[in-house]
Amino acid sequence: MKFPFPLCFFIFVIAAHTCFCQPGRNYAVIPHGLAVDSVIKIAAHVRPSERQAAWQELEFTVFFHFGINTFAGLEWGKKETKAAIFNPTELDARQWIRTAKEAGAKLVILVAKHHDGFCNWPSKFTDYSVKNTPWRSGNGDLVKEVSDACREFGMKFGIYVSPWDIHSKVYGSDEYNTYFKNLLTEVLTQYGKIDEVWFDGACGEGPNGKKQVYDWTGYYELIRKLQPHAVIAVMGPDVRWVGTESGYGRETEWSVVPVSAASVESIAKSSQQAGGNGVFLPPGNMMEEDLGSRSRIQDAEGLVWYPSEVDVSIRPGWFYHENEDSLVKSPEKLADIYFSSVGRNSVLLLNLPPDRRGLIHENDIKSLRGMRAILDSAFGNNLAASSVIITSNGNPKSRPANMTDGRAGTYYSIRESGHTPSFILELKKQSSFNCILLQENFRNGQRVEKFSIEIPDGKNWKAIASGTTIGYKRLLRFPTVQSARIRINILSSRDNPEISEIGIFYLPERLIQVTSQKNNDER
Ligand code: FUL
Ligand code: CA
Repeated sequence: MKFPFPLCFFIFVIAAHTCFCQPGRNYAVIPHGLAVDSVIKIAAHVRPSERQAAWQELEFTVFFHFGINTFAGLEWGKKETKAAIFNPTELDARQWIRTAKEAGAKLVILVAKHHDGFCNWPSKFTDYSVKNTPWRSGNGDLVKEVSDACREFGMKFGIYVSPWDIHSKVYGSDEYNTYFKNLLTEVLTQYGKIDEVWFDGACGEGPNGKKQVYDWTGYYELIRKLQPHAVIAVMGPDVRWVGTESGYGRETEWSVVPVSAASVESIAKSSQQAGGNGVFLPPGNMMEEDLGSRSRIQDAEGLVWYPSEVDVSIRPGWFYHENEDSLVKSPEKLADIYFSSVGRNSVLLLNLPPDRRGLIHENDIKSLRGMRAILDSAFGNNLAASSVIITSNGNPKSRPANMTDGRAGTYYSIRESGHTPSFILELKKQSSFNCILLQENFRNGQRVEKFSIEIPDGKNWKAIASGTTIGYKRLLRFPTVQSARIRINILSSRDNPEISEIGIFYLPERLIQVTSQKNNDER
């Protein structure tokens, strides 16, 4: 919606007030004609909702694709596939969760129903489920077994329920939306707390030859009502798909992106209802390289906090196939994916498809253990932790040591004109290093647009690395250097940068040589 100028000023005051004064507001209305600098300032103060912030801090999450496809040897099921082929012989959900936990994941997402329509729990609303299989003599409930194991191991639990349904006879009609909401209600009410609901946007034709019109808003409202803490991901209002299944996020990843006025209106409307904050229909194309730069947001009608999730499978397929046992990603590749997803302001969602026994295969476990060992040793010795920090202009209320205390919640806030401070870190001694970690106090917004890293070079400083966005977390690798001093320059920021963590690490050379790819679908 566009507004004439005098009204526009008023609306700006209201929007700025709303945005700056109400913590947790994850959207902003941008009045038409507002000066670019004001738009940028508003963008700097759009913050994640509590559920989005808690999700971002998980960093690493795991997917389990398991179901009738595991036994049919398919990626997308066929409607004639009989339920009876589902028969894992040694299924142990505790092994799945133990594996995910040992790898460092904090949440798992179980595929409860994939596109084939087969329900991994004994639904009252269809016969196409575990109850008509030999597994546990038809008395099994996979959603229960996995959610129970999550509670036991202290792991968060999420579900994937595919709206597309190849099997349902009512798919393609209004009745299907009722059926789908009945299924959703079962999984959202029978298994305790759910922290993420993952929707894919795939949509086909039903037996009547009609494409299904999904009642997205109805699905979202149901989730908000039944599981208000859950983020709704991908085809949902809280988390967006990074745009590739390669495991590699963007070098420049903004969590604040432009949306239409209509989207902002629907968020504002639903925010006034109990438990309903932040429901909007995800904007169409969120796959471009540049989603949130100044030029992308300067004419925006609205802005939302809409962070990126990177999903990738440890194997070529999403479901287990025996002939892919030798194609499990190596520990180095998985570590490279971690650097290029978590280290690029995204949450990593790594798929581990259990095999026909109902176990995570030995080869997958071996790679995961290797990855964990690499990451533990990579981040085991933070050279910045014992450093002295000299700031270019400190705010006395906020301590520079907050940037090296290992806690993301404490930060250093710089009051400096132009918002372009520098920090010199004096290490205990001359050290080798090749990786830097930076984190912003993202709960207050994402601000840094450009930074550089330097070391002394005679009387001058020389740049050894540079980057654009930081956000929740940024990891930059560069050729090994030796120095006792490092200077970090924030070169451009949308408002006062608030830096919550700095880390300096020395990684084994083989981790530096892995060339991080950009967005491509190489697996
Ligand atoms: C896709 C689906 O079509 C795949 O089968 C898989 O579930 C993946 C995570 O999402 O869109
Ligand atoms: Ca800190």
